[in-house]
Order: sequence, then C-alpha cells, then structure tokens
Amino acid sequence: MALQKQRKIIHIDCDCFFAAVEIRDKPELKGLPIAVGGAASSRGVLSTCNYEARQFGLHSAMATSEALRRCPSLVLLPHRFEAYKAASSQVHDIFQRYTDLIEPLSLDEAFLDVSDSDANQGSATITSQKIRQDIEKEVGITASAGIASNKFLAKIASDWRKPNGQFVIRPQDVNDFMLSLAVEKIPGVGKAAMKKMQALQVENCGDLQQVDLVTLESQFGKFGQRLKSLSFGRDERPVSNTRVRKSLSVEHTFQQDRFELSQSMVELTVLYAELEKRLCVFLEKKKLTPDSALTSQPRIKKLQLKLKFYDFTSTTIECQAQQLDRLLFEQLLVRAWSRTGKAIRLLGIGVAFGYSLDSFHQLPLFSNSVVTSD
Ligand code: TTP
Ligand code: MG
Repeated sequence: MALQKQRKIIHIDCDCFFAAVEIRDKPELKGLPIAVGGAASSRGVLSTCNYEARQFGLHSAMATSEALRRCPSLVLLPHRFEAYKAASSQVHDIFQRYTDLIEPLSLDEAFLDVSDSDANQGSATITSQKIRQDIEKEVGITASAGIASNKFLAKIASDWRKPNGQFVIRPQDVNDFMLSLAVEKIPGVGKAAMKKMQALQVENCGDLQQVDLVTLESQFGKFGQRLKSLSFGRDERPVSNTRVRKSLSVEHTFQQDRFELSQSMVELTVLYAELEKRLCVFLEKKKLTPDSALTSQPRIKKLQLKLKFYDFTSTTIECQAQQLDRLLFEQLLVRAWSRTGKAIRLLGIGVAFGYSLDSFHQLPLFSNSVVTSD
C-alpha cells in the first residue's frame, strides 16, 4: 500500500479584524477598549471588539447596550466595510505569494495547503511566520495561525495562541492533543449537541473516542460518523479553492417551437417546480457542510430568465428578488418574449446568488453591505 503523503495545512485568522483595521487607521485608539457595531439606540450588536474590550467579557454578537453596561468606557465605532474589504484583499494577495491552494472562509480567514511548497525548505511553520510578518508590515494588522496535517486541527490550532501567535500540532502530537481537547471546540458542536454530550458524560475528545458509533449515530445522525473521526483528529477534507456557485438554473428545449406565449407559461410552471427542488437540495447541502457555520451563506439576489428563439437568437432578462417568485418569472417571460414575439425554442429560468456574512448572526448590520462573490 502506498504511503499517504503528510499534508501541511495552515489556517490563518486575522485578530479582531474589523477592530484592528479601525485602530490601524486611528492610532490614537490604541490601548483603549474598542468595538465595531451598531448603536445601542437602534438595538445594534457588536460585530467584534479588540482584546482590551474582551477583558470586560465583550464579544461578537453581544448587544451593544449590554456591552456598554459591562464596559462604559467602550469606544463604539460604526462599520467601514470598504476598508475591511480592502484589507481582506491585501491579505489574500499575500497568501497567493506562498501557495495557489487557498480556501477563503471569510474576509479575514483562510486555509492554505502548502504540502507541495518548496518555500522555506518546505517548513510550513516558517512559511506561516512569514505570511504573518507580511500581513503586519503591509496591511498593518496582526494575524494568528494554526499549522497541522488537516483543516480541522489547523483551525483549532490557530485559536491556541491568539492574538498574534501561531501554534503547530505535529503529527506525532495529535493523539495527546486530542485526548484533552474539549468537545465544544469541534465545529458544529453547539448548545444542542453539548446537551447530548453531557448526557453521554462526554467532556473532551478522549471521552468521545470511547463512545461507540451506533450511539453517536443514534444521537447525532449523520454527524455521528464525522464526530468519531474528528475525536481522533482525523479530517480528510481537501483545501478547496473551487469558486463558489454564483447561480443555479434549469432550462428546457422544446421538442417543437412554441408559437403561443400561453404554451410557454405552462412550461414555466414545470420548470419552476424543478428549480425550486434543485434550490432546496443546494441550500440543504450548504447547511450540512461541516464548515458552513464559518463560511458565508448564499442568498438569492436576482431572478433570471432566458429565451432562445426558433432562429437561435436569444435574450435574457432579470430582476432583483430575495426569494423564488413564480409571478415575477411570469412577468419576466412576458417582457422577454414581447421583445421579439418570435416562436420560442428554449426556456430557462434561474437565480443568481450573493454571499453575505449572515452566518455571523448579523443580518441587519450587513443588509447594506453584502459581500458578493462577483
Ligand atoms: P472573526 O475572525 O470570527 O473574529 P475577529 O477577527 O474579530 O476576532 P478573532 O481575533 O477572535 O479572530 O470574524 C472576523 C470579522 O467578521 C470580525 O472582525 C467582524 C466580523 N464578524 C461579525 O460581524 N459578527 C460576528 O458575529 C463575528 C464572529 C464576526
Ligand atoms: Mg479573526
């Protein structure tokens, strides 16, 4: 049996990202507890806060009113998304210098696979240090890193020496590391799962290793198998730099051209049902992705319709929308068809996605500043 090559994965995560960008641009705030978020008067919440503010127990998603109660001297700043996006793209440009295999997770976070990199004599530890130095020098903020043989371990490791530090989990140390790792550190283990863990008297991954698969599957469903692997520090997921899906569509070429609009309307109803089904499957899969809590989630941005006519000319039309809407598609069909009035050969409908950071429980704050994948 061929020996599997040891992978080298780096997880980089900038420290208190939005707050760090603010302090970089307003150095007089250095050392003060600061937070970025919505005003207490408009029932806002914190997007993040610096480490000085965290000493008061403040954290992301905390109500601003509560944050101010705990830390009256808190400096609260509004969002400047353009600045965060600019810093994020600078950080991602730095990653590119070291490897092409990059999986961005959010504005300030990514996995890098440096298994095949010859840079720094193949030392992922040194590469990670250099990346962090570049970020500090060129972007003016700090980042922390985790280095390990898979994504799960690298992600956990990057939290270990935060802020402005890095931590390596060497292959020979994985077993010891896992034995004492608290189960709540496993991505996907939230409040509900923790209740079940407590019932099973499982506190750390060492305990979890002892629970048989049948029990885990009965308690956690499909996630049971994955929990079992993760409890041993095993994670085979590749670092994937495939681009996110920007749209989803269905189309149908008629056996005979449709001369009447009403015939196409009937077809639209069938296609609509198909689109609805495919969309459900896609969104469901996204939800089940183990990392989905960490990545941005797709939201419908536009409805799109395409017509190809008997003479192979075509036209497309779209409108803004947040959800599927059959009436809107009907209106699009009428408008697109009235452009030519020609017999229709093909009808296609679909949705375009935008990607927002709503997985951060911050929907209202992000409503004017969707981070799109376009
Ligand atoms: P994180 O990397 O989760 O947090 P952070 O960078 O602020 O702090 P840490 O040092 O622990 O990494 O998120 C990155 C940015 O995303 C964060 O600066 C602000 C935004 N964000 C929200 O808007 N709401 C949230 O609930 C979270 C967690 C993050
Ligand atoms: Mg961060």
